[in-house]
Amino acid sequence: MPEGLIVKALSGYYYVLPDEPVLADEVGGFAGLVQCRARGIFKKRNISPLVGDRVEFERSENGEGTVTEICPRTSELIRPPVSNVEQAVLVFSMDEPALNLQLLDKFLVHIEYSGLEPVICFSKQDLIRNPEEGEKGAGADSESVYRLYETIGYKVLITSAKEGEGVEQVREVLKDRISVFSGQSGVGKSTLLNALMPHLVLETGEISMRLGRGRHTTRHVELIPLPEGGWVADTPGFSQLDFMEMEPEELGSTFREFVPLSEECRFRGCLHHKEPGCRVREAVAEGSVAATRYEHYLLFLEEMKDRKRRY
Ligand SMILES: Nc1nc2c(ncn2[C@@H]2O[C@H](COP(=O)(O)OP(=O)(O)OP(=O)(O)O)[C@@H](O)[C@H]2O)c(=O)[nH]1
Ligand SMILES: [Mg+2]
Ligand SMILES: [Zn+2]
Repeated sequence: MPEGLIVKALSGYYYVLPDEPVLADEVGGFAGLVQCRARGIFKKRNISPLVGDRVEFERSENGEGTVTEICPRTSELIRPPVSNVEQAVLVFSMDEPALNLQLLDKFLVHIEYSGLEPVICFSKQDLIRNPEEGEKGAGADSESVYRLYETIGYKVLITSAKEGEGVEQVREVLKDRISVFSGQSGVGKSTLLNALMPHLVLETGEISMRLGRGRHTTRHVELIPLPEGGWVADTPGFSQLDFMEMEPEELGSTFREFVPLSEECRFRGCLHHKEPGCRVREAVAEGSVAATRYEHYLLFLEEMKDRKRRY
């Protein structure tokens, strides 16, 4: 059975890049990709193929195909839906849409929980350098934001696709790895990928000034081969994330800087909320853990407990 990689999913079709190239005239206008449906059994088992899946497929008479088998995944994200990636580049714009650190921390929780390596990319730097071009010129404290996340241990990239800033650093981070670009609509994910690869023409869109957010220009997940080696997935933006499969006890382990501290909490399984002898709370009081991070931790904890109460 031929094998391949799902590089795109769109309207119920999966586009498979076969390991053994197929002749162009066999596959219609899809430049070497085989347009496949998923075998019915997947639906019954409540499994859907994901972009990033290594699959076995069958060719049918009409040149299309059927995905018959999905190889075991090394990682799996539901939002954005992509499998087998190693790192997630979280793109957050300094403005337009306004920088939202609570959302960034939420994305980080999800990525840490999935076991992927997060990389934070603060985009649209030109808007804070030339504040008159931005809606409000997000601010002088941007440096302290970068330092906060670097101190926690994250790789932080500072970019402006418009001025070509940081593009080489992004290239370096993506080289030879399988990555996904993730972030709200309008933050500039597709624009940054276009800047990396001049031959690429991903569709990009204006953000709505009135709503202060993007218009969901990218509508499907697509894996793009990098000229230097590796793959990167562009994805549609989103800003709603819930904590469906996570337990409140697990939240602390997704806040990287809490992990070594929690070993010194008086109680095992300390939720760092109201327990006495909590080392995390002490660190917040001392200022060695950022107040914003702890605030977001408590908000997420509350959100998770709320969900448990409702279901
Ligand atoms: N000033 C400035 N604008 C940028 C920059 N990068 C992207 N933009 C603009 O931001 C808008 C949105 O860019 P996209 O690349 O479509 O954003 P996206 O993250 O792919 O959005 P979705 O596909 O909807 O998730 C476009 O109007 C871009 O021209 C930048 O570095 N500086
Ligand atoms: Mg896009
Ligand atoms: Zn604690």
